[in-house]
Amino acid sequence: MAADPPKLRTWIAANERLKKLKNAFETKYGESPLFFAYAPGRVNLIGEHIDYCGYSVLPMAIEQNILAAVSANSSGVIQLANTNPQYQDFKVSCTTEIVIDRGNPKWYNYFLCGVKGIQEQFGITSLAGMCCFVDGTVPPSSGLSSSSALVCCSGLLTAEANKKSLSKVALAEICAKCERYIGTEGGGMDQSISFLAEQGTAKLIEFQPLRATDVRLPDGAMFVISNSCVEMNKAASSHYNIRVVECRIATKMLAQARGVDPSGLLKLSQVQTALKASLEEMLALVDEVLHPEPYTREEICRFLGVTSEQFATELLSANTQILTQFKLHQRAKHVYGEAARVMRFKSVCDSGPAESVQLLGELMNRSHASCRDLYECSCPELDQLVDICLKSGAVGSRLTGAGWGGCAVSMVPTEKVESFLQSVREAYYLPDPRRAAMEKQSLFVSKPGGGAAILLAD
Ligand code: ADP
Ligand code: NG1
Repeated sequence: MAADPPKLRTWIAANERLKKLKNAFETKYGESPLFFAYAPGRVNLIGEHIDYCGYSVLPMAIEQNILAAVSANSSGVIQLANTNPQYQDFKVSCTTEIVIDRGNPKWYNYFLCGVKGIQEQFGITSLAGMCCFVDGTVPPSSGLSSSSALVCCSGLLTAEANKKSLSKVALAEICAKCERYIGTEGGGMDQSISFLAEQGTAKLIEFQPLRATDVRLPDGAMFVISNSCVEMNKAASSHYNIRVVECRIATKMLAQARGVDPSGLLKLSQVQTALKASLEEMLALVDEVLHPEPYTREEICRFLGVTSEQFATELLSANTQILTQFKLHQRAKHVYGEAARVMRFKSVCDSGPAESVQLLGELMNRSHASCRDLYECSCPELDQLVDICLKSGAVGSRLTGAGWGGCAVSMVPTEKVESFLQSVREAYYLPDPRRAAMEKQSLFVSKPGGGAAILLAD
């Protein structure tokens, strides 16, 4: 990480949140924290559900983050506390193997993912004991990556407590991998932007190798986040992994249909590479090879020449074993189409034509339609919210993150932001007392924020 981290005393003096967390830490543990670590959430501007297919995405970090105060010791115990009483205290020995209960999305399991990731990376047999106090401002289960912010914060602070140094890229890759211990087969976008973000710029995140390139957003428009107030916890449901699995199967079917050995392929981008085809050609191939009616297990096994057991062990995740039907045509169409929209978005930002804002808005709208109709990862409340955002003056609006609830991101001409906020408030939040109570933290303008960091004691 950064060779020259910001000094703690200066930060604490200037920051009420740090001051409060330091006090809470001292009251709880009877000592001062040695350092703080934080990792931001993110908003994805375009490129949904394609990171796990190998395609580039275009997020920016948000100001909301997970912050932790930490001290290290030789007790052989990791102790966790949280400023939110919903997340209970937790204590675990770190001299034996860290065990993560897959599919049990208790908050400390996300924390342990980060600890385990660092432990495995360095083969640490005797981890430092730690006292940690966590404070989060990313709305949970809302598509703004609160879980990854927590995993990244934990990975970062575990490395620091154990005096291990890693590049941001390495930290992002470790945290993307270890968050999968929770059971969600995520693609790596969230952890990458949490570490690689820089103030003032969105990033194009490319995978294999992981790379982040600045994307200059056009002047004249702002991005506004609005939460549908429908929570969707990925690890507690199978929606997300079902999509991952459908994309894996589509990969194998497309490869098989074109005479490419499907055995080593799991991502839709890999078939494209193997066929040396353009995204447009891949879209045509999907229409040619896959039918829109859902596939049964039997049909897939017959097509791929695999047994039902091989299908279950090689392609399905633990929480998708009971699936009987798979929509392959629609999912693959979304992925190749969305991958093309990301590249177009980036090139509009790079070339900056006069009508940039309009063009980017259209891409966002097409992205939402594809998520809703082909990928089926929206929900009625999100569709209603996106609709309200467009009627309130946004040039583009779409769900962001995994979906099935959570937030929309809208692109709004700067001069319309105030009237936009008022109109969305009146149409979506105020008519419903539950939403009205959440409005302050649910509707806000977001500018590209910086990445994860350690704040060291002077
Ligand atoms: P997201 O889209 O925000 O990543 P997930 O459903 O994947 O949503 O993860 C949300 C989970 O992350 C929460 O249920 C909780 O376990 C954990 N989490 C989020 N914010 C915090 C926090 N401030 N403190 C502790 N755990 C948190
Ligand atoms: P959320 O649920 O918004 O944090 C998830 C995945 C991403 C990506 C998006 C959809 C994890 C940790 N995150 O994000 O990798 O696939 O959905 O684009 O699984």
